[in-house]
Order: sequence, then structure tokens, then C-alpha cells
Amino acid sequence: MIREHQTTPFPDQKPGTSGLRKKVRVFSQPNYAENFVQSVFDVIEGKQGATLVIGGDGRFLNREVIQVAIRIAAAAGFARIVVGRGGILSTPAASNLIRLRRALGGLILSASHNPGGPEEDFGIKYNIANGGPAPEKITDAIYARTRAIDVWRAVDAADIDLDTDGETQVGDATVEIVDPVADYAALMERLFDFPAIRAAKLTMAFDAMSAVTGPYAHEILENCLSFAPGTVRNGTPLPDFGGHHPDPNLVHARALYDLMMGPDAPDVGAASDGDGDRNLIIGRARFVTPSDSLAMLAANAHLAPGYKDGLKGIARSMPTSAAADRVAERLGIPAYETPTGWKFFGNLLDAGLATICGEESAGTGSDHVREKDGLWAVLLWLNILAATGKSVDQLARDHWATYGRNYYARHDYEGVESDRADALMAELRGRLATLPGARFGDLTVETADDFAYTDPTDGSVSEHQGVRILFAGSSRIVFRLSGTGTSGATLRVYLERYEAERVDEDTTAMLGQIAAAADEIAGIVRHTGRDHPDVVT
Ligand code: G16
Repeated sequence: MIREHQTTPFPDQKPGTSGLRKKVRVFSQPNYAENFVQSVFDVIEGKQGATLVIGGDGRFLNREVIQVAIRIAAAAGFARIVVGRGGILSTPAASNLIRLRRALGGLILSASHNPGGPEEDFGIKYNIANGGPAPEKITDAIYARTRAIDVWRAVDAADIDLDTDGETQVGDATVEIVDPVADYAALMERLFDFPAIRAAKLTMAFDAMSAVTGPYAHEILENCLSFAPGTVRNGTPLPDFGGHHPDPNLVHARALYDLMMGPDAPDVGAASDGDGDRNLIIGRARFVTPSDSLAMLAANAHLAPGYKDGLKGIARSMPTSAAADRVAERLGIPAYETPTGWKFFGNLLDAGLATICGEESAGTGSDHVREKDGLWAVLLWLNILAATGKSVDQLARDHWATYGRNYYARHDYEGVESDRADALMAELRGRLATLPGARFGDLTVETADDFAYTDPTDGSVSEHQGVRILFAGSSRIVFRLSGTGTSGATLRVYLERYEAERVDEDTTAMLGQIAAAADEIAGIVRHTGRDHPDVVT
């Protein structure tokens, strides 16, 4: 039986860079998750008889929202609902499952790298049939629907057992509980040379950050690739991630960083985030920035079986450094620059214009799914190290010797009052026309603009995607506000300097002048009251 539940709209259900992310206590309000899930289903077409995938990163509220979403999906007409056992699916594994099962789409429950627990964050994202995040025209329609919704419908049924593989009937829908790891592991085995990785006998520390990649990493790294037991650390997904931020950067993966800089470092240190789509790569005494990692993976991808025929193109988000562009140039393939957000890569991948994509925010991936993929990046690194016999450090040095180096850092000012952050961006946008020709120390502004993107496949235009200040000699500053936070605003300032020959300098020293120019241009201290960033990555 389908029961109708009267409701009223919540005004704040606008999806951000990657779905709707809010505090758990916001999501726990009666009707809050239900309204959003129903709004998704009200907007998408073709539900009758279709398949839907549901899974999440195991954070607090995951199981409860999955049970509700199953009942609403069954009432909406889906014939089959495929759910990861225990409610677990990493974001890339969910993307793979959507594609494999030819599903209409999927619900991914995650707030990614944001912390979890009763006082922390939760999120819901809808992915479409290609396995990728819904494009803006769908998320806009979902938001519009949330503003008008007055009823949600659910099959009147009890909670189902999420922990046992098999099928259960919920109304007219069949709910299938599946192994969250098996299909994904099989895909990785097709893309990469597992025997070569095994034979290289590399040592590694992989920090799953008590988040979703634990079960995937245990299976692939320790069971399939024979890395020593204990290679995977923090490998059990916990609802509160053990009280940590599951964000694989130098602040939140500090223990891994310290290990890799110390005398007992293994060959490779790696980590992934809450939902398994981000990655961190550190060699012995060598941190690789995500922008460099993209460039190095692209330059060497042909060494892995899945990419032996070469790449069709390389795409990066605008704030990501231009290191990958230099690789594309040398390979004679196109380079694409998109706004921040993986959803912008989907069309390029579907159209066969790009094979590898990446972002400064620690995301790298390829056309094997339509999400960024943390373990995929780790495995491609391992495949390249095995094929070349080089260390991470040697590979990085050789890369810079060939292409030059894009020194790069991101400064985050977190929890800034939204009004103050908006004022900073508005003032900056107002100054853009006056900046070309202006000098800041030794730096001369060449161009300054507010990035707008026209999708080459469907002509859709996305404006106001971040302010770019380009200096003579290819140095650059980008300013934008985060689209994934759940309280206040986060100002992100991206600093970049290209050097063709001086490739072995200290990043902080190389970016000092540019950082000073960023404050002078945007008035960061004046607007935010902060004299240093909270996080530098
Ligand atoms: C999400 C998107 C990424 C994007 C990132 C940027 O990552 O999926 O494509 O680069 O947000 O975040 P912000 O707007 O805060 O700079 P994730 O890992 O949070 O899903």
C-alpha cells in the first residue's frame, strides 16, 4: 500500500557543488530527507519499471535515510532497487553500478570529506544514467520542486535487512542487496596490470580514514594485490569517521604525511576521503599535489592496460594548475578547462572528448566511471611505478625536468561569515576591469576575469565560476567560494607559479609574492579579519 504524507517545503534545499549537504540535525527534521528524495523522483522521468541504485559512505543517518529512500522509490514506480550491503557504496562504485545495471540513476548518501556524526554533516546526491552527478539543469529543477512540494509518497513497509545479500519485495519493487566491492574490484582488475603490481613488491600505507574505502582497499590492495596485512589503516567505516575529517590532505592525513617524511616510510603513502572519490599520494619524502598528480598520471597512463591506446583528451577544473595542459600539448591532444565540480566532466567523457580528468581538490578519474575515483588513482600510480621501476620522487623529478613545474598551493579561509565573503567577491569582481597592467611587487597583471564556461557538447553556459588573475609569465591567482560547506562560507585562494627550469625550490617560498599579491588584490585580511588561512594544501 502506498501512503501519502502531507508536507510543506523547506526553503534551503538547493544542491551545491555536489548534491545537498547539511548538518545531520537539519536532515533529521521530520520530512526533510523525504521532501528532497521525493523532489528528485518528481523531477526525473522514466521511473516506471526502471532500476535505481542506492548506497552511501556509512556516515551517521546513512541507514535511516536508505530505508526511507527505498520506500519512496518503490512508491515512485522503480521496479528494482539495488543497494550496497550495509548501505555501503563508495561514490565511484555507485557510479560503476549505475552503468553496469543500466539503471536510470542512483542516490548517493554522503557529505564526502566533511566530518560525520550527530553534530556533523550528511548529504544526498542524485546521479544520472551515465553514472555521473546530475547536471545543473536537473539540480535546478529538483530545487524548484523542493520549493513547491506538498506531499511525499512511500510504500507502507517495515525496514528491510540491509546486511544480507539477496532480494526482498517492497510494494511492487524488488530490493536487491549486493556486495558493494565485487563489481568495482573486477573493473580495477581489467584496467590495471595486477600481476606487474604484485611482482614489483612495493610497500605502501593506505589510510582509509575510517570511511568508505576500507572494504575496497582491504579487498583490492591486501587480498588481490598481496600488499602486507596492515597496509590498510583505519579500514573500518565508522558513522563518525572516528571523530576525524575524512579529508585526505596534509592537515587531516597528518599521520600519513609524517610517516612518509620519516625514516620508516614505505614506497607509497595514499589516502582517500569519506565517499572514496578523492585521493592523496605521497612518496617517500615527496608529496605530490593533486594538480601534479593529474599531469603525471596523464603523461604515463599508457603504461596501464586500460589506457594503452593513449588518451583522447585531458580535462581539468579551472582552479587546477596548468601542469596537465603541458602534457596534453606534448601528446597533441585537447585540454579542457571546466568549472569546479565533477558534473562538468560528464559530457566530455560521454562524448569521447576526454579520457582523464582531474581537480586540485584531490580528485582524479577517467572514463571508466563518471565520478572521480580515489582508489583508481592509487592503482594507476602503482601501475606506473611498477612499469617504470621509479620511485614517486624520481617520477616527479623526471616529469618536472621534461615539462617544468607549476608550483601550487590552495589557501582556505573557513567559516567566514557569508556576508563578508560575498562582499569580498563582489568588490573583487567590481575591480576586474581596472586590474590589467597593475603591478604587485614584481608581478604585472595580464588579464583578470570571472570564469564562464560554455560546454562544447550542449552549448550550456555556466557563469561566475571564480575570479582569475593571470600575471605575465603564467603565474596566477584564482578566488572562489566553496560550494560544499555546510556552515558560513569558505574562501578558497589558489596560487600558481610556473617555472621551466627552477624545479627544485620550496613551494611556500616560490609562492610568497603571489600570496602577498592575493591579499592586496582582494583585501582578504580586511574583509575576513583573518591574517592567515586555516588550511594550506
Ligand atoms: C565536490 C565535487 C568536486 C569539486 C569539489 C569542490 O567534491 O565533487 O568536483 O572539486 O566538490 O569543492 P568546493 O566547492 O568546496 O571547492 P566532493 O569530494 O566534496 O564531492
